[in-house]
Amino acid sequence: MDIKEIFKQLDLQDTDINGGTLAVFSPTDGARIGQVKIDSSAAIDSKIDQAQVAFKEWRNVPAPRRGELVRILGNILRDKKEALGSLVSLECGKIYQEGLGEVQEMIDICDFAVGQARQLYGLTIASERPSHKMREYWQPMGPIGVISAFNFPVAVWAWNTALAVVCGNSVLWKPSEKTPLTAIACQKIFAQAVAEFGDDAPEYLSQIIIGEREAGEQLVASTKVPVISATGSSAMGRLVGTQVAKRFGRSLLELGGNNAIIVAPTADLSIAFQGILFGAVGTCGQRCTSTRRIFVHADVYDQLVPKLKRAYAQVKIGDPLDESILVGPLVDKDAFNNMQAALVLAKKNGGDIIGGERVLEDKYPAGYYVQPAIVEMQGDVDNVREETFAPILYVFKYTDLEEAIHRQNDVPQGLSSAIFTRDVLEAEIFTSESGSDCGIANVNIGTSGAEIGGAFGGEKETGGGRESGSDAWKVYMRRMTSTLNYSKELPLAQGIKLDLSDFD
Ligand code: UN1
Repeated sequence: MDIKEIFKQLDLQDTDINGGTLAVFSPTDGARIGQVKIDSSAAIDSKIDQAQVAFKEWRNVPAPRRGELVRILGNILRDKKEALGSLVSLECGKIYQEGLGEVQEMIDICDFAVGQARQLYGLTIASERPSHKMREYWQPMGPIGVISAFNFPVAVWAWNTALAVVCGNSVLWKPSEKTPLTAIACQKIFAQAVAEFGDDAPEYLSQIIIGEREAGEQLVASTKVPVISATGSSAMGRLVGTQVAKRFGRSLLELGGNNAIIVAPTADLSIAFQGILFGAVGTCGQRCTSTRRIFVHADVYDQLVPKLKRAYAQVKIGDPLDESILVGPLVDKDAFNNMQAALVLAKKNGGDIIGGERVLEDKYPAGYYVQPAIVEMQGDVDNVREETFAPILYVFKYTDLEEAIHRQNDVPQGLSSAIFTRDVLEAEIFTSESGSDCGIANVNIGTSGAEIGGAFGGEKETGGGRESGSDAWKVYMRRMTSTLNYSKELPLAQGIKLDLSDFD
């Protein structure tokens, strides 16, 4: 599908994507594909006010009816999957199959949220007092702020919005300044869903805020936005988390990862190889769940690592929209420079590097394609503690599982982790209280590509937030505990007796 056809299918008019001051470049060749308008500070203020008005209407619509809007949204996404997947690929540089996969995550979370709309369950709790009942209600929160990163330019919005909307909230979305076109396309799709849904969906139920860092800061600082869900680097999350905490808001942080795979002596090396390759070079190493470190047992090291090195030399790198390609470009020159700086440091620390160099420079002078890098860490060298958003895989050898788990955990981040083993005891240790300390701990699958049905997120500098599946919906609601007395007495809790006879 060419760019004109993509824009046509997504109803993106010239006035939607041009005429502004924020230039948008495709990582594929560095060409400018848009020049979008930025929201002024005053415009952001009024969008926040409009989100509050929309919330006050939407919260009164019954939750299963709210689910109907998300059902329609999911169906439109099904129709537009190829066009939106192509635009994702073009705007952020991930390969087309991964662009489609990202839109599929949007569809999946819509399906999940439709069901959730009928399951906003609270508890009934036994009261200690006679003729009393205790109940828990889950109530909508208000406008939900969503800040997303370039690498999952549409799915993260959908994870948050599908749930936030069925929970009775409005949404304000600040996408990455690198990927506003896909956000504008999603806004159009949402508007189409609202139009099909009917009059009981208020205007301004979901809005986008286009801008750079200051736009995000304004959203984060607003006391009118009770929840901020932010995806990005740990440095960004530290600022967002402290700002939101200062105003007693609630934040959901999904930040950096430094994900590792342990390959045990009994591992099925064929699937371990595939899991590592997809996790490490997929999305050109630009997923928060990308595999960044592997710990390979000494018994299988010489079977696995040379095979990985050979594969690294052979992976097809190039235009992400060409279906034979496995690795697309890095997002931009800064990403390339960060990768090179990390490799210089790895070398200084005794790493043995294969790959890492820029490729296809003649064909794409303004596109940053790289050969994915494998860095074998020799002997007892330092663990790698930083997340570099690029395809660099650090390889360590281990002999003792406890030590490997310790080293895997011994980093500031705690998002995703995996072990490949056919030893049931090892698998159970890895997922026990003394195993992985990450939000995601997989057995015989890799670190990336999580399904939407589970709660997604991680510990430590990953921020502690959980989004998408399981009971992540609760973050978009406030819990209300209500005790009801159906007797004619007023017994106090904790058995307290007050003599109020003086007041007779
Ligand atoms: C991200 O990179 O921010 O588990 C999200 C995965 C995807 C989501 C990644 N489902 O790799």
